[in-house]
Amino acid sequence: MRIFVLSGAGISAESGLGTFRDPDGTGIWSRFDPMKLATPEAFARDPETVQAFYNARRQNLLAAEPNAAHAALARLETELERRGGELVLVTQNIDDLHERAGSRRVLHMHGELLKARCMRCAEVTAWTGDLGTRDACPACGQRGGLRPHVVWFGEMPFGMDQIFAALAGADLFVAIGTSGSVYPAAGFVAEARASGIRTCEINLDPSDNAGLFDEHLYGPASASVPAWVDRLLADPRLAKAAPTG
Ligand code: BJW
Repeated sequence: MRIFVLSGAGISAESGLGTFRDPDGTGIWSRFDPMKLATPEAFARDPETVQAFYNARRQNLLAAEPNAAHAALARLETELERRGGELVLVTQNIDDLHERAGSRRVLHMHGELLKARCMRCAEVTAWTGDLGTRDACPACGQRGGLRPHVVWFGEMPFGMDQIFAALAGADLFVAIGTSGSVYPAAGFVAEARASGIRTCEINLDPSDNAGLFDEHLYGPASASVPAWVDRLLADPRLAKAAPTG
């Protein structure tokens, strides 16, 4: 069985990383204007403010730990592979909590906060400290060209060809902790449905496109994702181990 999981900010909420849109008005985009912080135009206009916003979030991330939902997906990857299946994990999150929980193959379609990209030479470098507007690129040595390696509004997300190919070959599409309001990720469920793939939503509450899912599991990800993984792995259709050697 090939399972395509799309994760969003909700899976990292219980690790203490904020979500973007929350009904109670506590989401990151309720407190900060995305047009002033998450567009290439905003960065060109006021790089100090944008860097400060991402520096603060990078420090928060370094203090955070993965939760039971991240751990359950890492377990699912291992177990599926052992039984001859495959997990494709695409995340909209820029945090590294899936990797820290043990997931080995993660596609970060909106980039990674712990990396910087040079706008002069395009090199991507691991970056855990604060990023400054005059820092030099470790690859080309030029100053003033480093930006967070994240995808802002109006920019093309990473890995789209790979994502659509994986989606077309999946048996099950599962969206976890995403509001379904940012495209192209919000369109994956419609794409999956059009290909006749079964769809499941795991979220705190119904997302914007809840009507497109065949199955809904509502509750905090740290409880509902491990429960879903347990149920899936107990399914007799998954029980057969792949032949070895
Ligand atoms: C829990 C939980 C718990 C809570 N357990 N669940 C009209 C106008 C302008 C633009 C557009 C338009 N229509 C479409 C667009 C394009 C635009 C877009 O979609 N805009 C919409 C807002 C309308 N998209 C883009 O620009 C994208 N690029 C693109 O389309 O390229 C093609 C193109 C390029 C050039 C020209 C033309 C076309 C790029 C999108 C980039 C998004 N970037 C961000 C910031 C990344 C860096 C950063 O982190 O700062 O990505 S925005 C932000 O939203 C972030 C997220 O990845 C993304 C999605 O958010 P997510 O993950 O869904 O989080 P939330 O907060 O929305 O939802 C959390 C959910 O969890 C909620 O449902 C909670 O209930 C739930 N939850 N606690 C389980 N404990």
